[in-house]
Order: sequence, then structure tokens, then C-alpha cells
Amino acid sequence: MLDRRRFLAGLGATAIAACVSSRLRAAASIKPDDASALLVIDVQNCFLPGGSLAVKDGEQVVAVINKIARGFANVVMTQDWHTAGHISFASVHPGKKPFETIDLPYGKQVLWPDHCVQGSDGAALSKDLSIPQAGLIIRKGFHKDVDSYSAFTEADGKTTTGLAAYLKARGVKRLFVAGLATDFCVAWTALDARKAGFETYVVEDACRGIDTQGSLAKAWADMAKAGVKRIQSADIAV
Ligand code: VGL
Ligand code: ZN
Repeated sequence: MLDRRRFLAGLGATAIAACVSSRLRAAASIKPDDASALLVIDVQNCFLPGGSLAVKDGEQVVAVINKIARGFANVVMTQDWHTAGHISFASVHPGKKPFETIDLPYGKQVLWPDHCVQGSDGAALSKDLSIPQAGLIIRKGFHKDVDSYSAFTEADGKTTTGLAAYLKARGVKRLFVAGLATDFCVAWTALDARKAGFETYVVEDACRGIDTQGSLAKAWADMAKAGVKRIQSADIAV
């Protein structure tokens, strides 16, 4: 009798162990392959603590991004790279303040503090990023009269950065997007990635948002509607 009870207890423990290990396996269920690329968006000093457009808790993405990047052979980083006096800067629109919006020929534009001016320390990538295998750094927003949140297409909706052609030429089909800020450059990049036909994942805990005028909730809603998959860094096997 005692033996039988011990036997059943043992079976229970085995069942629990099997269950736990399958949950652990399920937790890191996505394995990046040669057709996968990680896009690291705008992890630049201006968007980090002390920067002119600091994103709340932005520094917390760096360690998460460094960790998941270990699983990717293909990594592209982006840099917001504005001219001095760029049209997206509130400072060039008399009477306007940062975070107000204006209408421009290509649509609504949120106005920002001056940020990521070409060649400035603020525009430099975070020195704490550790992704030596990154194969391409793509700069965007360098046309003075057009913004470019997206790494693919400028805000005029037509000028390409060449990124989609680059990725396709290299056989990439699945994109994982991380960085700053969730509701602007990450979201616009993910939406354009879907338009360009890529399977697209946004790694939520590897991003932080600005969240002005409801922008963060709207970005997640727009991304869900476009078929962008929302995942956590723990879902990716490294
Ligand atoms: C960004 C606002 C202005 C971003 C860039 O990287 O999300 N946001 N420029
Ligand atoms: Zn910008």
C-alpha cells in the first residue's frame, strides 16, 4: 500500500516536471533563423536619460536588446539623423511648442524638441549596445522638409530608404522590431514592414513608448489590425 502511494506520488512529480518543462519550452518558442532579422530602432542618446527627447525608462531596452540580438545572424540598426533646423523641430515653427501638431503637405506632424542632429552626441547610438554582428546601420529623417519615423519609407509615403530591397535581397522574411519609441519609429517601421510583406513581430519589453495624445494605445491597435505580432523577449530562443 505504502509502495503504491509512493509510486503514485512519484508519477505526480514526473507529470508536474513534464508540465513545467513544456511550459519553459513554450516560453521561448520562436527560434530566429537565417530568414529572420532583428531591427534595432533608434537606440540613441537623445532618446535615453539626459537626452533632449528622452523616452521614459528607455535605457531599460538596452540589456533586453543585447540579449535577444545574440540569437540573430541578421541585425539592422537605425539612427534618426536630422538636419539642423529639421521640419519636425518645434523650434523652427514660430509660436509652436514641442508635442503640438501641425499640418504639413504630407500630413499631420507632431513637433518635437530638437533631437538627433546629424553628427551630434545625441544622435550617436548608445555606447551600451553590444551587437557587433550588426550588418547595416540605416539613417533616416535626413531630408530637411520630411520626417521619417519608419525605417522603410519617409513620411511623404513614397521616398524609400532602400531597407525593404536590402532585406529581400538577403532572403529575409521575418522581422523582429525593438527599440525606441514604441508608438513612433517602432510602430511606423512595423506597419511598413507588413506593407512590404514581411512577417512582423514587435518585442514589447524591448521597446518603450513616448505616449503623447494617446499615441501608444493607437500604435498597438494599428499594429494589431495590420497583423503585427506582439511578443515578449522571453518568447525568443537565444
Ligand atoms: C522618434 C520622435 C521623433 C522615434 C524619432 O525614434 O520614435 N520619435 N523622432
Ligand atoms: Zn526624429
